[in-house]
Amino acid sequence: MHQSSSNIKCLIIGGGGHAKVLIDTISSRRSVQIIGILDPEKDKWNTNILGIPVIGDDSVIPKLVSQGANAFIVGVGSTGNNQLRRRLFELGIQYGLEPIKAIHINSICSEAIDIGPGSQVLPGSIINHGSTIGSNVIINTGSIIEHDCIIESHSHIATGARLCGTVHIGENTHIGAGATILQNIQIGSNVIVGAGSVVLEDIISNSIVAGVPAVPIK
Ligand code: JB2
Repeated sequence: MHQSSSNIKCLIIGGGGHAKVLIDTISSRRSVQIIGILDPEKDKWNTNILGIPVIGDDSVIPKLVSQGANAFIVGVGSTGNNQLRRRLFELGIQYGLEPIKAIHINSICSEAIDIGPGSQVLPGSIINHGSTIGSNVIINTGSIIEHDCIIESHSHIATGARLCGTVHIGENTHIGAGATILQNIQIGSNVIVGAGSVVLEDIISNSIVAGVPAVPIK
């Protein structure tokens, strides 16, 4: 694996499966040096993930900051639970670390889009003209964000999901793997859309929907 000599010295918060995709994504640009991974699972400490050392849990952040760490990204995917991702994002900010964006070199991003700090655009995903992505959002592998969509902070568009254009997604919302959201649909905050669902109607905040077509299940 390539290790950059960049002045951006980044910590990855969370060291599971998602973190591996994130390491590949960050390394594809070679502009950030990943100096370590933090994870509460003690059996991971002093091991390497794709060549990056797992240093300890989140309590070591202040020490790493004193040693030169200056950036971070949330490495937890947490399917269906964006509250943990949000908490870890706020933790990094609290310690004065800069949230980096991770945009895979093999994603396709229009030049006319905005992507907020800490957000992740993973391999094979597409973001088309006029879309706005908030902070700490995951656009996961192979997902499609058509033109003029808005995705608010801490939301996760899971692997292979599709937003068909002018879709609005609120904060902390999870769009499940392979789900399809038709054009002009508004989805609120703290919503979970089940994997493979097809959403034909607006969805209010704090609901869980699934199916084809998607209907409330809670
Ligand atoms: O408070 C925490 C914390 N809580 C859990 N701080 C830190 N630094 N790390 C934390 N973690 C760690 O996140 C766990 O100890 C674990 O090592 C990691 C989550 O790993 P896991 O492989 O279980 O899930 P994931 O979030 O990396 O990936 C899920 O979501 C992706 C989107 C999986 O379902 C993947 O298959 C999926 N692609």
